[in-house]
Amino acid sequence: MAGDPNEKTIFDKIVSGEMPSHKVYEDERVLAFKDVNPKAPTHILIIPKNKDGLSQLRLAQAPQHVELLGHLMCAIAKIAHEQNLGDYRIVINDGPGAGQSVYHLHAHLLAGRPLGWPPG
Ligand code: D5M
Repeated sequence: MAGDPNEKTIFDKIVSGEMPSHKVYEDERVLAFKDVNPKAPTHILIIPKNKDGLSQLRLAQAPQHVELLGHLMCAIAKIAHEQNLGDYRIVINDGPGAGQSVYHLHAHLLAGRPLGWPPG
């Protein structure tokens, strides 16, 4: 765990409009925007607009999180289809040892180049 799960992050500011972002998809529950430090030709971050205590995936232990994460995954499939991404990878870093730097749950959507396995 890293810090207070309800602490505001830069992603809350993107949701509220206080911080700019290059938005690629939005619905009532999730927002998707381009990563500022792309690791692939397509690198999109998908976040819940209201993180509801989900600063990181390991805290997804309540019934409402099941619905939220299902919605988020289906939004990813929709974005990938709309943007004609072909093959792609979803990454969720959970905790500092996995490379998480922003403590507002987010999935990375990566595409546009061969994606080696296993990831680093
Ligand atoms: O991923 C956090 C990601 O968030 C990292 O790839 C950079 C990206 N980032 C940070 N600030 C911004 C803004 N303002 N817009 C877009 N993308 C941003 P993690 O898995 O936590 O390391």
